[in-house]
Amino acid sequence: MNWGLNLWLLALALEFASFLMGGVNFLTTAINLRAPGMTFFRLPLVVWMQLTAAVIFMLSVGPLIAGAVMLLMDRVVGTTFFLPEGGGQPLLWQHLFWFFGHPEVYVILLPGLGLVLEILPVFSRKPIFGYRAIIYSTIVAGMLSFVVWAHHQFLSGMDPRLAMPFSITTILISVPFALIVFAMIATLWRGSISFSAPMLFALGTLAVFILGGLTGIFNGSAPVDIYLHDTYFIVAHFHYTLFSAVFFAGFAGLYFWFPKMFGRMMNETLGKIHFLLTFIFFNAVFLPMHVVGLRGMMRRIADPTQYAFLQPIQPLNVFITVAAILLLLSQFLFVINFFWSLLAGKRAERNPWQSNTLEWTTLSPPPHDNFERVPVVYRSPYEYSSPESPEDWLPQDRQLSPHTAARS
Ligand SMILES: [Cu+2]
Repeated sequence: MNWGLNLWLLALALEFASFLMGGVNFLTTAINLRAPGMTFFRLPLVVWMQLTAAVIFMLSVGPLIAGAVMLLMDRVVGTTFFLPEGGGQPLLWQHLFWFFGHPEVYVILLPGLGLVLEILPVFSRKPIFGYRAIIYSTIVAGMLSFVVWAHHQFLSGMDPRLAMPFSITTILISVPFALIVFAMIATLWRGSISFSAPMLFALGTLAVFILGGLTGIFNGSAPVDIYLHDTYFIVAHFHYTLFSAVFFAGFAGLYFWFPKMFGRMMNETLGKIHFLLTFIFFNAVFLPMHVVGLRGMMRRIADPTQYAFLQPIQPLNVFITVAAILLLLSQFLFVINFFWSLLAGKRAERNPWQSNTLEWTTLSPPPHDNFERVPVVYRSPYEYSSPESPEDWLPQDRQLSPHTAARS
């Protein structure tokens, strides 16, 4: 018996059970521990995104854990859930996996978009455009994410009549995301934009995610997907969506909250060079993958030169490999910047970016229990360039004098 795979399945089930507890923690914290005055419609959007992600995860992870346990039972105690000789269905595994797998994409994506939504208004000095529309779009996208999973299975041998409904729901799900992207662009529109390192990474997220979203529309439509399935076009697509959400947005968040977390500023110049190299080499790796994918380059083959029809694109494959190594090497700039700034960066004040949200009202780094006293919230988190404030920002916890407050 191959115990490696059994242990992997057990680890999978346990790992996702622990992620589930993490999600429950986020939910209960946001529901029970909000500051006085922090109504749900005054929450920063990153919290909304995190909450939606936690709910999506809670509702989708069950089938995956069940699938892992069923597969383990097939292997250890002799059940035949997935074995045709005992009346089982191999395809059932794919359904259980992708019923979780597609919502899981949004569990990764939404918090990343949330980080970007926090950063864009700060460096545009403008309120977020369409705060409530973004929240509703996120919830709609979350609900739709449960009825698109079979777009990963158009060639799996499932009933081909299912292709049409799953194509339609998949194309529908691009609508709420298009709305969120539109709100991001409208937030930037005529703002006074400063291109700091966090802002560059946030803008990079937006640019890269838009391209990933566009190819998603092609992939979601069954007739096109039958041609593209399991090619590098798909690899390109999911890196444009998830590399943007995890790496570009993740770096944006790290550059943005580093001063709050560690009490020191990161080096801006190094950060900008890091962004530039990451953006160039990311596109050098993944943009050509659309081309090699359309030329028929399959996933998971060890040596494309063994296939005559793939030989003409071999130089492009080599180019991709070199660019991927350079992409990795550029990340050392971040590692150097991180540790150098940790030890010798300029001391950060409470609110170096002149931001409105509550974390910037406390010390950098925050003391135990985070706040010196519990803050009281008076308004939404995105009141930039508000006429009520002499500065171009208006923190959530600032109480205006009764005279000005009466006008608001
Ligand atoms: Cu999917």
